[in-house]
Parts: sequence; C-alpha cells; structure tokens
Amino acid sequence: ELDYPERLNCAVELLHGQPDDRPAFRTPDGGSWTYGELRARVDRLAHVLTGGLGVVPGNRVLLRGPTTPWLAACWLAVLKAGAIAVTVLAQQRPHELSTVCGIAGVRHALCDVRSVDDLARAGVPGLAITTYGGGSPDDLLNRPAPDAPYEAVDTACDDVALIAFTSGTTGRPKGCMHYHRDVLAIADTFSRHVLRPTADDVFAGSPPLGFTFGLGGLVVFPLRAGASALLLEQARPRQLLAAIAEHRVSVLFTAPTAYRAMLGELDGHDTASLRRCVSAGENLPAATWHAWHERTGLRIINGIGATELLHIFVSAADEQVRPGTTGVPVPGWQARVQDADGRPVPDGEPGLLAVRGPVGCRYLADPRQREYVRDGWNITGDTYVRDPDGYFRYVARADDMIVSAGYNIAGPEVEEALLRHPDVVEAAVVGRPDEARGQVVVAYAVLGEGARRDAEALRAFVKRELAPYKCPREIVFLDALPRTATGKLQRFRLRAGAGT
Ligand code: 3SK
Repeated sequence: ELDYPERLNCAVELLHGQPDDRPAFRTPDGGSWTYGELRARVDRLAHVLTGGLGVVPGNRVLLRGPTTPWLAACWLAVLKAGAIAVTVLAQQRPHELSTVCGIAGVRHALCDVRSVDDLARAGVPGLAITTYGGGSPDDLLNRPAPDAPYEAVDTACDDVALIAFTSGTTGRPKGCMHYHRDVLAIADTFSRHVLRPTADDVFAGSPPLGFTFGLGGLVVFPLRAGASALLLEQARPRQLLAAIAEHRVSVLFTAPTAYRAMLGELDGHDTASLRRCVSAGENLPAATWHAWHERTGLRIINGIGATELLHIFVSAADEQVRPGTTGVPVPGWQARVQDADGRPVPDGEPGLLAVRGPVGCRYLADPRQREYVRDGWNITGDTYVRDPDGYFRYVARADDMIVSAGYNIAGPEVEEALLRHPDVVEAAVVGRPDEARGQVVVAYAVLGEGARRDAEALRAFVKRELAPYKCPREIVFLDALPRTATGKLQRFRLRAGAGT
C-alpha cells in the first residue's frame, strides 16, 4: 500500500537526499552532472521560470527537445515551481504541436534550440517560447536568476504534475493527466519491486523523455533510487551497444525491435555490465527473448505499460520471468481478463485486459475517458489470456484480431512464427477484407541484409509452425515497417495497404 503525505512535490522527493557529489546524469561525451549540480541547476531554472518568465503554479509548460540533462532539469524545475509539464516528442510536427498545445492550454514552452523551428511554425496563439542551449543572452540558461536555493511550491499529492499525450497508433491525441503522487508511484511499484535498483546502477535506453516509458526509466526511476542515468540523444541499437560497454550501463530500457536489431550487432560488444534489460512498448516475442538470452545470458524483463497509467503494470522480476508471457500484476496493481460487458472470463480464454492500481487514467476533456475507465477498471485495449498459474499472456491489440472464415487469428501469433525464420527481422500481420472469408491474413516482413525475398518459402515455413488456416495468404516485403514516433507499429497503415 502506497501512502504519500497530502502535501507532496515529487520533484523535491526525486532531487533531495542524495550526497552532493554522487553522479545523477551522464552524457555520452563523458560529461557528468552530480546530484549537487542537478539541484543547483533545477533551482536556477525554477527561479527563471517564476521570475522573468512569469510562470505561476498550475500553468502548463510544454517541454521539447532531445534527451539531455537540460531537458530533464527543465522537467524537474517546472514541477518544483508547481507548474504542469506537458511533454512532447522531438519528432512531432507543427500541426501535431498546435493540437497538443490547444488541448492542454499551453502558454509557455521550454525548447531545445535545435527543436524550435517546428514549434515556432506551429503558430500557437499566445505561446511564449524560451529556448535553451543556443548560447544567446536571452537563452533560458543565461537569464539572470538569484544564486540561491529555490523553495519548492507546496503542491498537494493529487495536484496535476504532468500531462502526457498519447495518440495510440491512430486518432486525435489524448492528454493524460498525472499527479505528483503518480510520478512516485511508478518508481515505488514497478521499479522498486521488479528492477530493485541500487544507487550504483547506471540506467540508459532508447525511449525519449517525451514518452512516459523513457521519462520513468531514464529520470524518475534512477533519481528515486539515487542512481544515475546515461542520457543519449542518439540511441539507435548500435549506439546503445557502444554506450553500454563504454559507460558500464546496468539497467537498459528499450523496445523489442531494438533487442532484435542489437542481436545482429552484438559481436565485439561488451554487455557484461547489464543486470536488467526491460522491454515494453510492444509485445516481446518469445523468439526474441530466447535469442537475447542465448547470446547474452540475460533474461529480458517484459512489461506492458500505457501513457494512461504512466508506466508498467504487468511484468515479472528476474527469476519469475516466463518467456512468451508478459508476467503478473506488479505489486500494488490488480489485473484481470474480462468480456465486453465487464464480466471476468475464465482462465485460458481470451478477453480484454483490465487493470487498476495506484495510477489511473484521467484524460483531459475527452469523452473517450468513458471507454477507457469502466467500473473503476482501466481497459487497456489489449486482448490477453490469463493462464491458470496467474501469468498474463498477450494475444493482440483488441482491434488486431483477424476473423477469417470463422477462425479467430491473433496477428502477433503469426508474427512470432515469421520471426522464428532466420531471415526475418521484423514482421507485421493484419487482416484484409475478403468477400469469401470475411478477412484474409496478410503479412508484411522486413528481411535481413542480403536475404532472398521468397514469399512461397516463407509461407511454407509458417505452415510448418502453425495451423494452416493461420498462414498468410500473401506476404509483402518492405524495407521498414510503419511506426509511430514512440516506435509502435501502425497496423492501420498496413490495413490501408501501405507499402504495397
Ligand atoms: O505505451 C507503452 O507501451 C508504455 C510502456 C511502458 C511504459 C510506459 C508506456 C507508456
């Protein structure tokens, strides 16, 4: 049971209590910010925000930039000043930015100078943009401020700290409001019970800070544990592998796609420092888990999270990890599988995943709230099976089930079969409307370098792995699968025939 005081500012909890000289953030060029330096810089920024920039508690402040210690410091300063951080991704374009600013009522933005063009082009009425990192006299980092500690605003534990946007894989973005206590709750549930970090851990990974997967894994969890995080602006698989070896990274956060890509580049890279490898953002195929285990000896910690619930709520700690499943409810969380009317379904049968715990979904002025939260349960939109031993097994996104000639076929099961073929690097399977069968199974595959695009051979392979009715009618080869900025597969684009 989490029991937070009524008055609580999560930035204070994350920043204070560590020795001044302990490293907090590291950068790939060998740079390091100690906790003492981080506290001093956050305080300076908070003075600038509430002084010259006129930010007052409750204001919504947009944060935008690559993953750097300054972006993390801005986030902490906004929270310490009692304002609300609105996080976006560096890849978002003017139209998306203006939508998000409109929904969240953003009036101030703190933006890395390298990411400002699209924000300026968004033309948000009344938006005051302050850039950082450009070195000019009016740069956020050069503005005058008292050289004194900043007294944090005395927020309530259920004051909103953060608005995180999710567009899912399609649709108008939804702003998810999270409280100060929610920020601590994700560290005190998933991180504390599954990762069990120590102050000596070095966290790193690929998800950006504008995605709550990254914000939790690279800022909240390390600071809550008094550990440090290596913040990488470029975190493609090859750069991740180099960084792991050079900076002795011990806790890694990334997505299944990156684990697969790293497998192809592992030779010559030292991964001995890794203790925990977390995979989320998408389902982790058992084939990827086994291949990573075989090559590194490490057991990937799979997890399912959601922007609506801030971070991971079903997972399993090292010894409890069971490949091919997501895991069990994280301590503090409850999960069940239910039908469309909210009735629990028996173990072994597919249904909708429903969860509840210390963090809840609170969409900002969006009628879709009623679909996501029903009878106190959060309906994540994923189809799951609960095994008799209590482990939750992913089947598909609820709208990714294919019904062909009366058979229910889960796209991800066919993807897993394709991924077991040594030439297949990425796979996505969707249903295409068909007059005779309702839908037929169509697969999209990305092959490794130099592999021959032989659809018939691949179909024959799948037929040996799965019941023939699940075998794709057609296999389309692509150079890359369409993905969102957070790396999630956009199956709707494939359904609409993208790449064919
Ligand atoms: O959206 C997700 O997949 C996710 C996964 C882990 C943690 C947080 C999020 C939003």
